[in-house]
Amino acid sequence: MKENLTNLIQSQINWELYSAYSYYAVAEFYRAKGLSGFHAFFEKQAREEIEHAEKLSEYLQDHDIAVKLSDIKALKEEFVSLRDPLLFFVKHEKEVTALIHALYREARSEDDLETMEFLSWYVSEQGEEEKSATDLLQKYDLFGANGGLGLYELDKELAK
Ligand code: OFO
Repeated sequence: MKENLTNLIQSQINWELYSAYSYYAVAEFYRAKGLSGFHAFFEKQAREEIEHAEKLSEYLQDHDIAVKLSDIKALKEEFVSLRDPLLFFVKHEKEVTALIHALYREARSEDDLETMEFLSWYVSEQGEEEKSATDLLQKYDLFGANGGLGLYELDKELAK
């Protein structure tokens, strides 16, 4: 694997861990608001992001490349309304999709077929996650934004 691609994968590991750390912050924001379903949803999301990082690390190690871990920054966003973290979720997933696509393009330009195949899982995963983020924001706007029973039911649904 060429150096450019290796460096991008190393940086993607940090991004995945940053995603986990950010979703953990979102989960805690909702827990403080008494929304245990939203909390559970984002905690699960955080765990998935750690799995994404682990999968990338394993791929590097399988190719005899040592994983270099760097600092994970804390989330800077200040959430005020219940909607703010959901907007962040959509925005962040779109950002990660762009990074994964850049990674895939780099593998293609290096004619690294194995890495392209490996990364194709991330390409579809990002498609699913963007949809899940957009759907959640839409559901919140339709049913949860006015609080009351709508929000209660949405929180209950997310707890599942
Ligand atoms: Fe790592 O899956 Fe989205 O960000």
